[in-house]
Amino acid sequence: MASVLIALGGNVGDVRATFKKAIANICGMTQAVLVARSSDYTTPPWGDEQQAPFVNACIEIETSLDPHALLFTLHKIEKKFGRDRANERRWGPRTLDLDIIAYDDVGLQKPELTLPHPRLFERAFVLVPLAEITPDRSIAGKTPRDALIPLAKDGIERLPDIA
Ligand code: A4P
Ligand code: MG
Repeated sequence: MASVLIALGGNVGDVRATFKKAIANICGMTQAVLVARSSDYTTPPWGDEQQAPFVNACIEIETSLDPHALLFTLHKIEKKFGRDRANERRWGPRTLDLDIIAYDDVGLQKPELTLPHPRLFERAFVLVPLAEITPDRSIAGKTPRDALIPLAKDGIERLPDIA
């Protein structure tokens, strides 16, 4: 079984309800065990600032799917929850974005799959939830806790748990 970190993001629709259903789908469709789930966070939009705030979270799962099969399944789940890649712009609004942050210690440099995630260390909206569930995991030689130190965290707020 591989230990995998997945980042969830979205800013269209009832994103927290989408996350809840998407996590159940991830576990069901990848025969995965959910090891940890962060809180949900509200985060200011990054990259393209002219859009609604996002909700972000991270999970850790254990799965026996290989990285490409996992990515394929995550894309199917994004689509199921209304993601329409044909009609969206890069870094623009979306119902659900599922990024693989790390897959064990695998390093991959392909356009369709780069591991660990290439923009992880620029993104407090991923590192804040990641540091909640796995502050000391070494990812490409850095821990989420250390990677967060130089980053601005303005506007990132933990949302209260929902039933
Ligand atoms: N891809 C390569 N490596 C990976 C990986 N490790 N995990 C490929 C997932 N996908 C990977 O992804 C584009 C392609 O990257 C995929 O086809 C996949 O094969 P995408 O999700 O369609 O593209 P994107 O989302 O437009 O671009 P990018 O750079 O992945 O950015 P994000 O992070 O996904 O951008 N602000 C806040 N606060 N919170 C957010 O969650 N998200 C975005 C979206 C912008 N601003 C945000 C947030
Ligand atoms: Mg993405």
